[in-house]
Amino acid sequence: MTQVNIINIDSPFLDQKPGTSGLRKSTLQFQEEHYLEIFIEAILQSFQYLERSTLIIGGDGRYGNLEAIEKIIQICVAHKVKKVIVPKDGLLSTPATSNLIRKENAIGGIILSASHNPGGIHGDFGVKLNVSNGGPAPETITNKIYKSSQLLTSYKICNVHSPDLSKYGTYSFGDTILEIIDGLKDYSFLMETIFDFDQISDFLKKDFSFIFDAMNAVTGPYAKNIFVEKMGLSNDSVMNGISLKDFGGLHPDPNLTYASHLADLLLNKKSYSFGAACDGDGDRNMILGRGCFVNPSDSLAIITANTSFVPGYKEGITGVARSMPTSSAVDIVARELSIPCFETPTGWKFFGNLLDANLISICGEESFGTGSNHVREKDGLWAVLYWLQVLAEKKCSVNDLMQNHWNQFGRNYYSRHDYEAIPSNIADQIFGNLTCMLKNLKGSKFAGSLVKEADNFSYSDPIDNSISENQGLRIILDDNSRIIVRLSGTGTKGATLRLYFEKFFTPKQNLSLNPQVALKPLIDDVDNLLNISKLTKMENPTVIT
Ligand code: VG1
Ligand code: CO
Repeated sequence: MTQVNIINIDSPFLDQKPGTSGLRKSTLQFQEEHYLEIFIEAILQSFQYLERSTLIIGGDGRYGNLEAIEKIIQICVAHKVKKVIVPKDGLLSTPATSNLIRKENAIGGIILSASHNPGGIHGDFGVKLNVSNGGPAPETITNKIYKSSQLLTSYKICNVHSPDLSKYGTYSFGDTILEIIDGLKDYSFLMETIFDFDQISDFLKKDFSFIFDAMNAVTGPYAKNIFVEKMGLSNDSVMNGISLKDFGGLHPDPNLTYASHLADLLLNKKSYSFGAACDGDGDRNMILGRGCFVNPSDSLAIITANTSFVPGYKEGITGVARSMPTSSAVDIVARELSIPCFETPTGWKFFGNLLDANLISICGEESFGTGSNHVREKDGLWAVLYWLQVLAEKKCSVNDLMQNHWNQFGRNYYSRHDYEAIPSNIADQIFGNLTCMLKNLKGSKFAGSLVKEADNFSYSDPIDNSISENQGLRIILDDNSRIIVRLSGTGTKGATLRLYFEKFFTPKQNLSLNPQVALKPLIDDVDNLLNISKLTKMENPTVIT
């Protein structure tokens, strides 16, 4: 018999609402007594019929991963969850979790990851909840979980001894069956149904040199399985390919700042034809060519424009969606293809209903996230394979693909400036000031143009009619240039202010400017308006994309 222990606690434990995607806090906070347990109890209480359901549990391998999985198994046993599926070594990327939930008809999945935030004892930890469609839990559910976590005075746990997670096996604890499975196989198989691995492998073995950087996080084993074992590329085509608890000191956020070692190989040393990196939990991607960086907004547009070259999408696509701050490059392609293009708030959860209703097939965010209806999460390796497939088919360089795209559709110069970990009161002051100014901005002059619209973005979901307000401040000019200001919902230190700049150039204009030069009038005027450098005491943003 498995004995259920009821642990009484003082509530509330969660001092803050879960952010853009789940609950993200310092590792130390997660180590506090009962902290993780309470959140898991609240999650399990939000589900009905656990005794008949399957739950997937995995994580990105960061510090605390295995210990958290063991605790969650114990809480699941106490709640009599019918079946718990855990990948070997507890390693499961976010897109692979999404796939497994769908394949196993699971009620949901718990992903232990703080995504692109650093790991280790002094880094961050997190819990993401995905629901039965495979996608992140919608706000209705996360709000409910948050409320119940505040009211909980106890949680249930069984003191069962978790088996060795490094070995496959099936175990039974009370009413719960625990399966330890291969976390790579189903995902690689899914990729094989979408892409032509032989064609990609032939292309990469000829004169197109390739490097993938797993940043010592979860995608290492997946990338080795796909590129080395299945495609037959050399072992060193995957760098930083071993999952480490502290990501070997790397900050697994694939951008030009935190993956500067990879950027240096491609942009300065020009050592490879193609380079790519993924984040901690494998849902983000950065694509680089020899001497060229692909802005994620352009990547989404290029992916959408080239579906006819990728086996999984040859039949055509129903529509596309992008998050509001993502550039309108994809809108132009959608217009050309006569398919709808939806604009949603930041966060993958807003794509779920559109994907489920088959209103869209492809979607993406400016924050290095692209994906499709194959799962309900953004998918880093999928994006890398997609690019490789298009290049293999067109037999061209990344740079050629981009130039040809801009020559056909024009170029949406785009940049995001992040001011990370600034004092919260300063971030609130900047954001508050702009909020107050919004109504007077309309009709005024900005960066040499007239302000056509200035508002706080609000979204009404076309499927469930839910309304999400306060999703970012927008200034739209009469030439359709846009400036967006948001506060991050995923940071754990102070506040992170994000500024987004976009300006469209037609194919007849200069398409080879540095984006910071093309966008300078917008960047300067925003700083004049909001006094950002002065208030933050920072001459430059922490990260420029
Ligand atoms: C950021 C990105 C957003 C993304 C979110 C989760 O959110 O801007 O586009 O969906 O991270 O990505 P924010 O609120 O910090 O801007 V991940 O890779 O953590 O699942
Ligand atoms: Co991520």
